[in-house]
Amino acid sequence: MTKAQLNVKGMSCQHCVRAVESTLQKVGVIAQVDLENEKVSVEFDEKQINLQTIKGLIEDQGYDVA
Ligand SMILES: [Cu+2]
Repeated sequence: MTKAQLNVKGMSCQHCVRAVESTLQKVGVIAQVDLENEKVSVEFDEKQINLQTIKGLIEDQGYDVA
């Protein structure tokens, strides 16, 4: 498993946390949102998905990935 931490702007409440975490869980990514620090920690299998795709999925939810 590969671990990464992304800076994500625009998450403001538990709804955002759930939106991001559940979207990523659906594609097999373990995600944990740190709302206070605007970070998302992800753990994923590089054979299944890459970081660029993960960033795109978060952006599709309406948040900005730095
Ligand atoms: Cu929200």
